Amino acid sequence: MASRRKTFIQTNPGGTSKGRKGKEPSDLGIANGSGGETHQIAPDSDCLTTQQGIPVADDQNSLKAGPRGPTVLEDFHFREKIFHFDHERIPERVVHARGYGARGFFELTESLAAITRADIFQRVGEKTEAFVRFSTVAGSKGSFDLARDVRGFAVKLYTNEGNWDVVGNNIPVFFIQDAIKFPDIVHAVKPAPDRAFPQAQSAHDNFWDFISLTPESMHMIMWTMSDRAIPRSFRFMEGFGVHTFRLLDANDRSTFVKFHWKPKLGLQSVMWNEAVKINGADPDFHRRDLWNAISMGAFPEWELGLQLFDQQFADSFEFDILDPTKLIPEETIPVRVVGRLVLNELVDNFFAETEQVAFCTQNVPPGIDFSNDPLLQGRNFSYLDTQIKRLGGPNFTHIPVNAQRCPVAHFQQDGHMAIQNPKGRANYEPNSWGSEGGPREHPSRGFRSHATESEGAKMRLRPESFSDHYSQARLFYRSQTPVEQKHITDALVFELSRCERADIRGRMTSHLAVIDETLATMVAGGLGIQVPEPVEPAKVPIDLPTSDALSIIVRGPKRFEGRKLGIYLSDGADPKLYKAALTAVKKAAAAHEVVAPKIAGATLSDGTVVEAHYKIDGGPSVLFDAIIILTSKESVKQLARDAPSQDFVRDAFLHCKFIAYSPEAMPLIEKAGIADELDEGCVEVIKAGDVGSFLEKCGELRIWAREGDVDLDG
Ligand code: HDE
Repeated sequence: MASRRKTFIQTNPGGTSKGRKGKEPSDLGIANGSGGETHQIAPDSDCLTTQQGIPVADDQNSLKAGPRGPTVLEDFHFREKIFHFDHERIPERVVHARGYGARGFFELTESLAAITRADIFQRVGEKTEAFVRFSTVAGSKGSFDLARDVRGFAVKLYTNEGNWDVVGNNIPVFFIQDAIKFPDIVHAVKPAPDRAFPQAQSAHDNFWDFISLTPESMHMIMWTMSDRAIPRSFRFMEGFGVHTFRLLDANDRSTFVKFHWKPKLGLQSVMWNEAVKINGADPDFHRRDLWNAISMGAFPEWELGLQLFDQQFADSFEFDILDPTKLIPEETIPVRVVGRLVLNELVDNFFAETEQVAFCTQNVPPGIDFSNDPLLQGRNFSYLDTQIKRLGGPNFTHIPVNAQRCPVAHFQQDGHMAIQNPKGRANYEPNSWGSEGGPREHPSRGFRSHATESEGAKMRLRPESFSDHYSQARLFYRSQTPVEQKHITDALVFELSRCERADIRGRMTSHLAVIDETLATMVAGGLGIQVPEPVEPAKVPIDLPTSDALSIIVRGPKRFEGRKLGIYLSDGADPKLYKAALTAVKKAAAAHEVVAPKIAGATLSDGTVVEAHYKIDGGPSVLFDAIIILTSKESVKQLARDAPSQDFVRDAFLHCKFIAYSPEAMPLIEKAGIADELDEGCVEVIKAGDVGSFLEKCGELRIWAREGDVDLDG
């Protein structure tokens, strides 16, 4: 788009910026300070200007007193340019600093009119504009994507009755029960204040010190040590609202609700060894994945699911529904799908949208309300406070990504960067200016809080109903397949082995002994210590029926859709097999990328030149979900001696991926050291049909049986 070269792309505050799909910048206006006329960016503005619109004649040299003299103060263009540059940064988010956003829409598929008066849930088929930002929690803005961490899953829905923000995570529970502990957990996981490392990691003393002194975090720890914390892509993650919220109907009758986002392409994670390598090969792996998927029209999609329940269920449930360290198993209350969220537009400008988007848990429209979850109550204070600091004042709702799409009418005014300004004389209420006196409150349409009863002495106390910290940790661990349980063990051993203090390792293991004896034994074995005495729990855990919904592998998608095949091509490769790979990828609604010894590509045996996406050194197999190696007798001689080529094959094997290869590739496979171990996931392809059936097999995603022959943790 030629217009993307232009310096200014200002969007209409309060309106939708259609960027990539819609309006050209020259169509877009911006309200001026007095809130009336619009100021257009000249359609023919190829001429560089200052911020004031003064055409610039020379942008290469500052104005000097003599050719070798000092720069003069008069050079307003130079001063403006440097001053603006000096002020380009705003504070990064104190948590969730690294993130990536996209636009899309929510579509209602089932009316909830009987349960809530929220406008967004009334009319089936109606679409509501959305903005979503995914993030990691611990790392700074420039950290890598594949940290072992919780992922933020924040959704802004621009409803007809105001913005609704579902500010969730990809894990349905949290580390702590009370917001007052949030600064502590965050300080503990972030780089230590004296040395300023480690970055984007929980594998260090401070984190495990805090965790091992905080039994309420045990359930969440099982999740963060599981593969949930190293997702393959944002597209293959679930999202959760975490807290219990309320839906209120027209008569203010309340139904409790927990929000879920279910990925259409199924859940998938990477292996830890893979994550470590991806961070080196492509620190932007997740954001690139989202960008590429949307660019190629493979729009990521999630279902919105609700767990709905009443007070009677809440009273009978084993755990307190206000406790954010607990989930309600899907087998107990099934998730009811009521809509879908589709991300179909890239942002025009990362800073304008992804960096400035301001989510607030308190943004809920009429018909949705809070519960007394003490974490949620604390969050409702925190987000607004954060936005004022980050975005510099009270008018951040004037920034297009944060602006409501429905009409707003109020008497709030002035402040830094006021853009949407009230007209007329009355800026207070009540007033007697009649119809010119501005908006009036509306008891029936307006937001009403649920009339929750509250009583008791004012006190600082954790309720007894929040005291079981181990039962659901055990539930999560025991609901995993053996492969997933091993990954949890490996992660704990890895993380605790990075702790310098033996007492922290021991203390943590004694919590594991309460969760599950086998887990504690395996972790202690991996650390080379005896299983310590279990800690004495505040409440003795109970055994709960396991839940398949908690396992990624049990609910694997069994299809390759949305995944990526890496095709390693070298000179002289068979064009039939290459074409068959492309056809199979298309049929599976998957993607592919070509890796070759040289970036200019490979010349197939029929003379066709196929350009490469990566030179082998920059395209390791960790970037792909499955690989195919198509080579020739001649070119394989070089590949077999090349370390990145050997790694390509060996890593794919060790990461349990499906591997296809033409017979000529055997010398490379031998040099990679896996020739004696080839299994049903390693497929020789001779004719086009072999490639098709290989890709069908890839739907299994991984050959887990391959893992774990050698295990130093036992
Ligand atoms: Fe947040 N959290 N949080 N959080 N959170 C922020 O707000 C906070 C919590 C979550 O993409 C901050 O704008 C407190 C749970 C997401 O922009 C801040 C507590 C969950 C994002 C803040 C929590 C979340 C944030 C930092 C404990 C999952 C990124 C920057 C009471 C349900 C949103 C900002 C985005 C961001 C406070 C706990 C999710 C400081 C005090 C639980 C996805 O306001």
